[in-house]
Amino acid sequence: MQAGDPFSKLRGVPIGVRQRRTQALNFPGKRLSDDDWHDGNCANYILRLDGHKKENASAQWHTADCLSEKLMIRKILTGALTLLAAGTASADWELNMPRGVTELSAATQDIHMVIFWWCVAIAVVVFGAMIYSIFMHRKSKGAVPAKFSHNMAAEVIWTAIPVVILIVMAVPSAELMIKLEDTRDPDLTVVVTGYQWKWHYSYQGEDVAFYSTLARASQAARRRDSGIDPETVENYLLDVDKPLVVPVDAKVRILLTSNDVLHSWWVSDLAIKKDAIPGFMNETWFKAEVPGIYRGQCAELCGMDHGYMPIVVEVVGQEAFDAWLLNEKGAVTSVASAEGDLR
Ligand SMILES: [Cu+2]
Repeated sequence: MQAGDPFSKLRGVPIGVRQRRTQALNFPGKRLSDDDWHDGNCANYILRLDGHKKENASAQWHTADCLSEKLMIRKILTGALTLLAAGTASADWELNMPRGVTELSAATQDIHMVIFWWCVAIAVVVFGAMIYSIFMHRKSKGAVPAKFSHNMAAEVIWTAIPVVILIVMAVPSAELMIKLEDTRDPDLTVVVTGYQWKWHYSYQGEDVAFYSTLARASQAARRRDSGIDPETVENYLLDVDKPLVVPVDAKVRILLTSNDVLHSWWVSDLAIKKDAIPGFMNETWFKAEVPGIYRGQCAELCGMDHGYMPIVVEVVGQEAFDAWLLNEKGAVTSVASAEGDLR
């Protein structure tokens, strides 16, 4: 670029601004080849425009929008390919929602499947009619379009049918949602508090409370340049130091809140995904019917380490739970008495 060149002012200016300013100067441009559409060639592009102005060429103006559009398409394609590769690489990749281990998680999955098949049937009918019409009544077959613009009967039908479908779907959904919200008469209540970036569990009336943070093995492996292959860590980013322990077949009420920002307590096997909101107490419940370990994650983007605050719920038999609770209380008492001894 020569000194005194009016385009030298455009150097280092963001593309959008350059585009506007260049357009404002109203230069005739030239349609450039694909290779010219690269980020670094913007200066060249503007220089070429300058040249064309001098030659008073009348090629078509091509905006920098084309550049961003092409880059965007390239990025989307690369992203989709990466996702596909990741999908095939993961062994336990599952498409459908899990059935879970509570009566209501099973009911939720049932209703999900019923509505899914409704949608499939609607899609088959609608797209079937559309594809059939496009194919059978195409111009090359000599189809002549009808001239009418209103049809009362058609309008009533295509309004009434969706209304009926929505009502048929809404009734069982509402029934299930009422059950999901019914937190009365719990056997156990736990206050769950979200923190950046861990969970705190407090067993009401039991004097047991603790934090649950990402397990050490995951913690170590997630560090940059840790040299640890995450593939070698069991339940990587899905394990905690201290899980929430609850008895099987007991109605556990969860009172959910947050200490800082929005979090969300999400354990799909228990059919729970509820927001933890600072200054607000949300309620939910579950009754796990199968003992086991159920994993979940924070489902509300809550900051830098949002991906590092998993949830682990351990469902055990009543006796094991009682023993665990007694042990936890003992730990609390021994810590308290140790503190007392130190005073
Ligand atoms: Cu969170």
